[in-house]
Amino acid sequence: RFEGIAMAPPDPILGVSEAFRADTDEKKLNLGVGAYRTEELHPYVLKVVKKAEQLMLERGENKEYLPIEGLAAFNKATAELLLGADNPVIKESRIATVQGLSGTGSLRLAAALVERYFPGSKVLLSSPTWGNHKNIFNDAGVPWSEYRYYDPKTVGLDFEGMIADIKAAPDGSFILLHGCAHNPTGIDPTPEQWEKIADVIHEKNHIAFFDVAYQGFASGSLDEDASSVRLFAARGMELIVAQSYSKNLGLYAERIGAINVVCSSAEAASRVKSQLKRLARPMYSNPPVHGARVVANVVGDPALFGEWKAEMEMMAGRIKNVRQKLYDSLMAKDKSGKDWSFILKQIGMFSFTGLNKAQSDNMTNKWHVYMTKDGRISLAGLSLAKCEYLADAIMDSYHN
Ligand code: PLP
Ligand code: TYF
Repeated sequence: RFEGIAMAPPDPILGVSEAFRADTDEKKLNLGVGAYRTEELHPYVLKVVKKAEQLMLERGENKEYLPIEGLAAFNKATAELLLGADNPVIKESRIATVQGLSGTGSLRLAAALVERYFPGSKVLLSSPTWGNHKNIFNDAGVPWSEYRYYDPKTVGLDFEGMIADIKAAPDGSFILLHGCAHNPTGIDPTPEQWEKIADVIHEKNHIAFFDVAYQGFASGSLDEDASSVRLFAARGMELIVAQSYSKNLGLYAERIGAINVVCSSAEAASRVKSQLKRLARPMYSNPPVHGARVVANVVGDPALFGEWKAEMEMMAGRIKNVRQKLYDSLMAKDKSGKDWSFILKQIGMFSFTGLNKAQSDNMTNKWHVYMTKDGRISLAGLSLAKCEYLADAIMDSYHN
């Protein structure tokens, strides 16, 4: 009976890493997956994570099951990191926070909540968005459509299109927004534009659904990167916010994140939390403890918290340096007069190069540069030393 099952296509992002591993050329460069690398292009475990793990070992903590909602100290810390500890939403207990299986699992749990309690409601995704968003809502049985976001002409935000599409969506839709460092474009709304987005969502009775996968990693500041979410919360709006510690604490494989539902009352928050637990129980019963303890220890210890912030600034800074060097190399090589400054304006781990599928294929087939077919490159996988080589590959692919 399993004979009838067809081969699934490779994942468009993780499939790139598989192809990279199979390439034996020593010039090869993996700019596919968004994972931080050192200047030597090695994976990086944060020093502060190692210190927290050492503390945990010394305490001899046990491996008992966590409650369905996860580690209490983690849930408290993660909501406070998101909104600020003195936020009225927290003071008034208007937030339901449940530990999730990183960003992806948290999004999936929220999608299940939407499917169960808002049947037929649509989620609007930016065009383009992180590829897995569509899979998550498809599998959860939540209908989705897209709002305009990226404007290829300006390699910037199509703000008019975005607002028009959010206005045109049926009242009470869920609007998925990237809290900061939009993946894949690296293009974020300005603070003034965020205000207008909040206005329209409010007018239309929509619910903002934030995906926060890069808090602290985009600007280097946890507070600055949460300003979009905090702006909505300050208006008293109901919200869903998925969080991930994959990038900002480098805890990719620990699968640690959270789902937060900001409600209008403490009573509603406690009811929502009970339903999130009910949805989680038959899916995975309870979440893993290790990453939750790391986060709780780092955030709960002022010295470790300070060290974390310094390491985040270091990582964000390395990516900014690579961005600058790539821009300089492209401008020095390109005699066509093309303006590459959009690369400097983009935020976070990625750059959306504007290379089309054929050009991306040339990058890989001729230059051994692995990237997604939408023209996205992960600058976190690039070193200063490889910028010249990458610029040569882009010149060849772009102009031929
Ligand atoms: N959301 C966005 C926009 C992402 O870019 C990512 C990871 O790349 C995630 C969510 C989820 O990552 P994870 O499941 O590792 O937390
Ligand atoms: O690079 C990206 O956009 C992500 C990376 O379980 C990723 O897709 C990889 C594995 C995973 C979640 C995210």
